[in-house]
Amino acid sequence: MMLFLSLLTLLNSFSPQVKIENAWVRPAAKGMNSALYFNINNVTTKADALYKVTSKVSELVQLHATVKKDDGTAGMKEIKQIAVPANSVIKFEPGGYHVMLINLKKKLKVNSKIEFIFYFKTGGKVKVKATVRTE
Ligand SMILES: [Cu+2]
Repeated sequence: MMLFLSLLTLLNSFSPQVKIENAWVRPAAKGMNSALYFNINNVTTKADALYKVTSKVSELVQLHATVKKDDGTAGMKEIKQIAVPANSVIKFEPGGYHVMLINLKKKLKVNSKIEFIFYFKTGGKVKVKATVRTE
């Protein structure tokens, strides 16, 4: 009973956190690149910003935006952070924002789970498990 009560106290001390929903990664071979997609759901009343994502799955993990180049084709560039206003959903999806996984250390097999840590300016660290799938 004491344990149960202290657990409740512990849970109540956490304020609502920014949620990462529907996280998925494209399958790819070892040594190749891939991308992580998800929705950031800021259910809190505070503005936040995602500034870093880490993982052991690849040599580099970067926040990318898709941009239109002068010749009309699509390219991408690294971004320092992305704002997540209070009570908003920001989508990372094909053709838009994505987390680039550069030089994979292992093959990403369909249905396997990959762990990431998301870093938010206000909300701190959020652990995320993404599923490998094609779309
Ligand atoms: Cu990219």
